[in-house]
Amino acid sequence: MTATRSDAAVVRGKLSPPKRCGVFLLNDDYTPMDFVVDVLTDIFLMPQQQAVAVMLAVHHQGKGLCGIYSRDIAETKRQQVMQLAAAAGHPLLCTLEELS
Ligand code: TYC
Repeated sequence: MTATRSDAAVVRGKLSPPKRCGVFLLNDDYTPMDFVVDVLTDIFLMPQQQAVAVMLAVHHQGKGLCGIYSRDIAETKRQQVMQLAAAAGHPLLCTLEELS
């Protein structure tokens, strides 16, 4: 069995904080802006105004941060986004980046 980070922390007698994961949306030419705003309000629990600002940042800059979570929660959010997008027939992409 492979030792995990938390095993190492336990052996040292201290617990290091869990790694954080950024969840990002990527721009594309087809997903409707309103759909992206709904994803940001419904999955990332953003207020409407912030969701519009993040959607426009992604639209103009190609990529944008939706939130920072533990790896498990980040992966669940990514799957929820991808599932909603696929069900609606949109090519929206959501990615994770480990931050620390
Ligand atoms: N670029 C899309 C459009 O013009 C809108 C969009 C924004 C798509 C953010 C994806 O993550 C995204 N309809």
